[in-house]
Amino acid sequence: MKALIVGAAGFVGSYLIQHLTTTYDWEIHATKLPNENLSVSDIHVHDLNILNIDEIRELFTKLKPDYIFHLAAQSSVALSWNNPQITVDINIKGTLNILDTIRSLDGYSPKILLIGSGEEYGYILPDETPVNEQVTPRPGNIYAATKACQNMLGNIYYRAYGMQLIMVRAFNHIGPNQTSVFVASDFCKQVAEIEAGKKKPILHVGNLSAKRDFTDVRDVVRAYGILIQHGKAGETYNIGSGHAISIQELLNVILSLSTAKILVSTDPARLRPSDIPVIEADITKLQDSINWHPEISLKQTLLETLNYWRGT
Ligand code: A2R
Repeated sequence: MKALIVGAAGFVGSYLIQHLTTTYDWEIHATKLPNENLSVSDIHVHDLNILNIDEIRELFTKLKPDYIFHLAAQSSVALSWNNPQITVDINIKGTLNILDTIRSLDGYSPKILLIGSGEEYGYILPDETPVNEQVTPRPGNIYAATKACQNMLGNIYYRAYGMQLIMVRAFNHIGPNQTSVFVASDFCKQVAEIEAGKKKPILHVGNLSAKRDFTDVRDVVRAYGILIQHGKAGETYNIGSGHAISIQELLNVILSLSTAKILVSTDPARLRPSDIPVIEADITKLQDSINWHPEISLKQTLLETLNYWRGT
């Protein structure tokens, strides 16, 4: 089998490469942007900007991979408020470029995993929590809207052309090496800087009452590997822990992993124009389909993330 990871130089891509190369006997190809670094032995690396349809056509015609993991995205909610245009371009138009190129290649029918987000559900009603795949998404931010649109495009290309598209909605995934634009990584980075004396002992936070569903990235990519083989085309699967915790609770765990004396202060710049109160996954469908459950505890992933920042 030949697998292609599109957008592999990001946070999830490094873990997916590691997982696929150590678990499956597949020929692995990965794409990165020309300005990104991705040097991994035993895989084939290609430059690809998904906004360039000619580049996509050339690569896909040459490789014709059996499995495609589409990770390339503008993946930050925070950045999507600041730069909605680029978020829409990459996440919607980029996905469309990939789907339509594959559609146009005669006799070619790969299995494609489209990576969406738990953020797509958005304004979840109290009786819809934990949220399952049947709930109508009501996105509350621009990133979420682009991922909901990607899911719709996946469904349309599946129904109209019979393409083998499997959609996932990954809830918050965390772990070492994640950029500090995301909350768990941000808090761990700040704690590590305080411990090292690089920063005053004040940890800056945003909205601590929001509840989110966190899973270690290694558990998430394990689900991706199984879903691309055994997921059903045209279906959407939630991937999460099934339990939401408040950002305050997340912070408490991180603070408990340090002996430093740390004050917590609210930073208005970290508050979002609109924040969804609770996003919690119902993972029944995933568990019934592929018998997956998370194996790495929240404390373990946070400790490893903190140690990552302690070592940088
Ligand atoms: O934005 P950059 O320079 O970090 O590059 C990202 C890359 N990317 C692109 N690749 C090809 N063509 C483009 N026009 C383009 N724009 C951005 O996709 C980055 O290397 C990769 C996505 O990685 P991250 O931003 O680190 O996302 P992560 O955490 O790996 O999430 C993977 C997927 C995304 O679809 C998320 O929305 C979803 O999981 O949660």
